[in-house]
Amino acid sequence: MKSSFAGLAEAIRKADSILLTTHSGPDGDGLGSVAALARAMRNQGKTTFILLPDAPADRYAFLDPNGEFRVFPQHRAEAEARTWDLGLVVDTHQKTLLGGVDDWMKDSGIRTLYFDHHPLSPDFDGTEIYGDATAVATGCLVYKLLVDELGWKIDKEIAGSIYISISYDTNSFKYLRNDPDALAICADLIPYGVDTTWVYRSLFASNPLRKARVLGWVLSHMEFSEDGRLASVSIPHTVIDEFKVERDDLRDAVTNILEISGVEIAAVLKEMAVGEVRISLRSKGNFTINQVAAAMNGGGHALAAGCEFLGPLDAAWDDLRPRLTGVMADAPEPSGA
Ligand SMILES: [Mn+2]
Repeated sequence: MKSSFAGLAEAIRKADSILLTTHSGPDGDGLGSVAALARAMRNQGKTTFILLPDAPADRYAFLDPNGEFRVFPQHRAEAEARTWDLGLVVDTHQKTLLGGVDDWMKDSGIRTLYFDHHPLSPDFDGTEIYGDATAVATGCLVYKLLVDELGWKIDKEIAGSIYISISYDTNSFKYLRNDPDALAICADLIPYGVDTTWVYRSLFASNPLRKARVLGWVLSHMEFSEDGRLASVSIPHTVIDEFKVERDDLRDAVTNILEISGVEIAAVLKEMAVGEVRISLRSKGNFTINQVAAAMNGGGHALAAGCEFLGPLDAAWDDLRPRLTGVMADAPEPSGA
């Protein structure tokens, strides 16, 4: 992963038309980063097109006031109506999270660059990847690219989108990893007119009622290892159906479980469709868990990762549980409580 963004900046400067995308189940960091980059590029007279692997959840509608988010493959013909000088994938480089958008870009002969803050995956077969795995959000990298490397002017909308990225990936500034960068960047952005209260309300205080209801189910069905350090919940498809749950509704459940005293690792297994289990893993900090996700063909950060399991819910847990207990057995006992 290239930590100097000079090559990325050069490619963007030279391109007149740029396609942007982020991971499936797009989140505040990916969408905020894409929105900020697209706006900054358009301010420079470039043509942009945002093509996502799937539709964002309703809570992100506020990030797209002009209806520029397009979905692949539904809007593929629209993208194919012209040629593109460059494709830019942000906030992921994991093929399984791109829903074929990356393949389509490559097949269309579009030079594709990646810009990410996830640790480099061993399966990644490209070379043009820029980023920094120590950054708390891709939004921090976008700021550095636009301001430090490209020297472009920030405006209120760009500032707002980057602030949304950072606010989202730090869970409203809870996960700063002792790094002052994110706060320093936000301190710079707010004077452009970012309404931080509105961002908080939009991202974290606009939950659909069904999200709270299904969280009630989740918290009543947790299971714990004997020592209480591993907490998990398996959500069958019948429950997903009953509560009319959408993927985004269950995103925070794993954090609610992790925040229980004594829990070191939390796992949420969601049977989104019969035989299709999405697994979210979080660690409080004493153990890394992304190697477990990677071993199950997923990936992510050291303390926040995920993967997919094809098969019954019970089989997913039987596969996952020994891997997690193994992680806790291998690592030295945490000091202090
Ligand atoms: Mn991110």
